[in-house]
Amino acid sequence: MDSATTSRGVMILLLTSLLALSSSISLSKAEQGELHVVAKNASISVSILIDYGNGTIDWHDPLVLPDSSTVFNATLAVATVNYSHYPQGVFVDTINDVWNTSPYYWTWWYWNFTESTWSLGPIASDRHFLTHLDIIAWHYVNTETWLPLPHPPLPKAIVVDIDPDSLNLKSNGKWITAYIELPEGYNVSDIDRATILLNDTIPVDQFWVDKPLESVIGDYDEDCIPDLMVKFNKQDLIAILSSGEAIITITGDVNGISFEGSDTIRVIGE
Ligand SMILES: [Ca+2]
Ligand SMILES: [Ca+2]
Repeated sequence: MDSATTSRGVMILLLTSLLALSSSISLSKAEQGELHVVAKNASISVSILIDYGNGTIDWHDPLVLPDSSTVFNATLAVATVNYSHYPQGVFVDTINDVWNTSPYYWTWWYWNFTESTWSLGPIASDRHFLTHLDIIAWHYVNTETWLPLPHPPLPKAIVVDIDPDSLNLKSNGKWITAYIELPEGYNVSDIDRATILLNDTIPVDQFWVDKPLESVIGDYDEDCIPDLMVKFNKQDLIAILSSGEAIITITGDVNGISFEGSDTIRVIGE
């Protein structure tokens, strides 16, 4: 089989498997239609990843779209796309000048919040309607192995407040505190405290990893958004700081999705 035949074969296989699954999607299309009637002028906010499969990734987040947008609409909003029409829907040939080259094809995926993993889009991208807070990916993948999966979802823009706002390098205190708030759709009680790192190096003090969850979740800034309180060893932090402004970055995982957020503190002393 020459490569053109192989490539056509893969395309037909992709479209056929998409068609086979399309009946299960028609219900959600109908539901989407109903929603559209209720909220005609509403918009949705989604995240879209373009993963070139070579380490280069491109996140668009948040991407605000009309509420009846499809994966294809979202793609056109963030990338230059060449595509072909088939009875089963649109087939994407290139994204940002990267062409399908057998066995590598652009495939779209959605983040499965229940399973905390990527799932392959079951129908053509112009047939799948997006809902608010969906996370989708275009992945240039070897269709013989289908691996690796797309890059994990975006470090969501989270709110981090480091307390205190200024830190004396001679301070003797034991801990420095971080309050973490997550965007809509995520729950701070789902944060895995053992995955949290300050500036990629300092983990949460074990005492604060083990503490009962209910004692570290509150709303300290009274903005009606729950926050998780974690504490880090202050002397470990002092050891990596010098005087001036310091950006403190907190990373971690919530339901297997990485998040990242920063706050700035003033460092005093030598
Ligand atoms: Ca602060
Ligand atoms: Ca709060």
